[in-house]
Amino acid sequence: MLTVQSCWTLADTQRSHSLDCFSRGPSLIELSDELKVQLREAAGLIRSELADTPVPVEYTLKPIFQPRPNVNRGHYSRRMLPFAEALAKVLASPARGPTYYISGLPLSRFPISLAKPVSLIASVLHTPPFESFLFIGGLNSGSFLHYDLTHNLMIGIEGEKEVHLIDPRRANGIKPYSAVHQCRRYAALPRNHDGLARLPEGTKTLVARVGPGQVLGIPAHWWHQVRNSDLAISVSLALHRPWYDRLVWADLRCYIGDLANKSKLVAENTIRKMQDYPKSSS
Ligand SMILES: O=C(O)CCC(=O)C(=O)O
Repeated sequence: MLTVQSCWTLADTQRSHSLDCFSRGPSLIELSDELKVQLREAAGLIRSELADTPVPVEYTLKPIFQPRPNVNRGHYSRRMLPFAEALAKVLASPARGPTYYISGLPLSRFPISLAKPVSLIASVLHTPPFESFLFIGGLNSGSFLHYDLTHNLMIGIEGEKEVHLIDPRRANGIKPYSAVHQCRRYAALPRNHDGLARLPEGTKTLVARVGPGQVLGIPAHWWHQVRNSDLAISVSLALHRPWYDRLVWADLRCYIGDLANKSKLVAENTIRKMQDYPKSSS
């Protein structure tokens, strides 16, 4: 395993469009002290700002959810809970019973003070339009090996996240589930006892530890999996690419088409839910 070295810096994103930087691979950037303070202060307000607001929270029997088409059809179990209650469950020791994870809460739907420093960071990094998602996880929670269609910036706010990254050009033996499946961007691999994917022998993995005030750039299509320390808070920015909308549309058409073959009602309900989805938070 190799640690991620910064192969691009804040100054690079100012010289060229930040999307260009991703072609050089992942990079870990340190924010200025001023931005760190703003992030910390805004994060400190989350508990009071969201206190009674119902938020979706995911829960799984294993700390790191592994989608398996034959078992869970790619779905996390998810319920709505008042934020304070959801956070208490995230923090509760999962010695027995499910692990809870506030995973991918769209910031645009839950306007909180955190959105301000996040926008500031995006402007400092010269990003294109983006969608921003909040993650709050407890000890050993995380996300199983997957890739995204967008370049991502993972902003560490509290605690530490360990992120394992694999270059898709050197990922022999790592295959996603079928293209028409809900799990289509997850690796079809078994898990180790720590919940992370059991990688084929010889897979070269980069490891990044993302702490408060650090930003990890994850290039589109790079495989990545995440494990959180005791309470880790982060915001991920999914950066739009010029052809992003077309790509996402093609991807969704494939998925919805498959759903419609099985059940017209489920396909219609999915489309209805998608119409609700925020277009952009930038
Ligand atoms: O923080 C996590 O658990 C997952 C984040 C992630 O995979 C992403 O931002 O693409």
